[in-house]
Amino acid sequence: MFVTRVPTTPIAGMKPGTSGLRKKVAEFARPHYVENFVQSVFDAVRPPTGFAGLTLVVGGDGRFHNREAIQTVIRMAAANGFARVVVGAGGILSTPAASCVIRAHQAFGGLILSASHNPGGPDGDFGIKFNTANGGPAPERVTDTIHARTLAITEYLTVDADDLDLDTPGTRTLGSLAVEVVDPVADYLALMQRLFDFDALRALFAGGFRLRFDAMHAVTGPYAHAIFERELGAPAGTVIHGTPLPDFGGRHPDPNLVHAKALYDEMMGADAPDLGAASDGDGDRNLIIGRGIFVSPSDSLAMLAANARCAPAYAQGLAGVARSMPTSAAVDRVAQALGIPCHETPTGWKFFGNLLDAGRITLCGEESAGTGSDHVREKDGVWAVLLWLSILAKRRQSVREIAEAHWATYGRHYYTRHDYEDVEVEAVHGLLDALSDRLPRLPGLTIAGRRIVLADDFAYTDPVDGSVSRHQGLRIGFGDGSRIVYRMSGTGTSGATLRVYIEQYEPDPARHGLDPQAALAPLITLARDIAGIPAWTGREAPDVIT
Ligand code: VG1
Ligand code: CO
Repeated sequence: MFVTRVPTTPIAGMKPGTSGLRKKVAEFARPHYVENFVQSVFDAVRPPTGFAGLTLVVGGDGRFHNREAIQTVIRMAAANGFARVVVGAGGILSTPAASCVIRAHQAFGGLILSASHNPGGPDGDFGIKFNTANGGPAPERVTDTIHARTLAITEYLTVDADDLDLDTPGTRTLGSLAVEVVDPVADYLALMQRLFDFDALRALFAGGFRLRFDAMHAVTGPYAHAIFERELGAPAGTVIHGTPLPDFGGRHPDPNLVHAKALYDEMMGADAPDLGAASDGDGDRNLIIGRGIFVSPSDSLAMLAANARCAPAYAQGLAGVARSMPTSAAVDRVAQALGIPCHETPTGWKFFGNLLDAGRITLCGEESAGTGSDHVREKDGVWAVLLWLSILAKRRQSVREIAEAHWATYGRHYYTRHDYEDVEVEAVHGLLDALSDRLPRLPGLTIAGRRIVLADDFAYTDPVDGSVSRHQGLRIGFGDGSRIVYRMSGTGTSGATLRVYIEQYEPDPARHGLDPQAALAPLITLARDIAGIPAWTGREAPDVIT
């Protein structure tokens, strides 16, 4: 089989963001687009001895353009000298499953084709992300090298070959490349069986416990059907929207209170199940709702950390925990009580990798509905549901009882995130630059009765490798422990999204039952006024509140 060297020229804008390269499908469908990026990845990470003998894992969330892109990646992997490609049947691998497969098959790395929580379909988004041998997203120095390579590329390597059958498990060959089509669920299921007590969870369901899991027509359908219904015996119908569709059935696969509203309404209804959960496009996020109570992702992280011993994998306790900077400090209080370290990292899972690899943390999470542990190097939606189920099985209490007891012990961190989507890029930059200029003068001032004690542009020094990441969000902290954070999203594909994160600590149990928007109302107004959001963006209200 002959390797073809195809001449190409750099395409601007291929800078990986918070989680890989994300663009409109139309952009990815341009000639040479996928090829340029994939070749740039290979060039950036090629070992001195080449890819001989090495394995690449490939899979995606099943969205529009997934299959075409995977065939392209496989041809290029063959041309670039890989020995083996492991691909999920049907081109399917959830992001946590891809991480698991990379680790289980001792792969060199993997390419995950997904735009995660972004909408799909011909007019939606697509994305490509490279994960390294630890199963985790490439760190910044690697994504920077990839980006530099995209600006200098002159050719890519491919082979002239027909599309392979990727639907039937088994091994086929492409020249000297072995292409192993694997069941996308098998390795992941085996890992979950090692982490959790499946017998205890089976007994929970046998006792009449009711779960509703909304897979949002995204990638978790096959995993959820296999694990919750077939393995754990939850009745058929427990998993809804369980067939992955290229356009997610026209819905937005972001498991929040806006896009999973039907699930939320069911959980607030008279005949609500015991636990409601949902996951996103690529299966790494989780939404947790108890009967009559939404558990914010920041709270969920704290409650999982406080109760992790309920699952066999964490029965020995946690080495430490970590959260992204905008995530509420609820988990910090748990860490303090447990006497374990708590790290504060920039937004994005790639920053947890070193801490997990070094064994410094066991559990970590983000306010954006991401929770995970050292079992893989991605956040993991189905895993989070299994850990919640383990806790519910062990404690024999409802989600509400567990949440209220948690707040009574640690106090409650009221929390909300307000997103202003698709704003002019210049407007968001203008707002953040202007605020950033004022930060040094803010500490000591009292605004609307609150004294500012901290105002900075968050920078992170990785304690393992010493790398420094600057400009990770503007923070304003007040004397009473409340906090406002502003940052620009790094996963959007049109205009700019301004995220405003608002948090306030409430120690008094008599005040733990409030609606977060009401409890935070004065701080929300303050956040708007300090940054001049309407003036800069022309928006009076956020597009999405979570
Ligand atoms: C968002 C979230 C961040 C998450 C990232 C990827 O990034 O805020 O916490 O890690 O999405 O999640 P940003 O830059 O838009 O705020 V996923 O599920 O889209 O891979
Ligand atoms: Co995701």
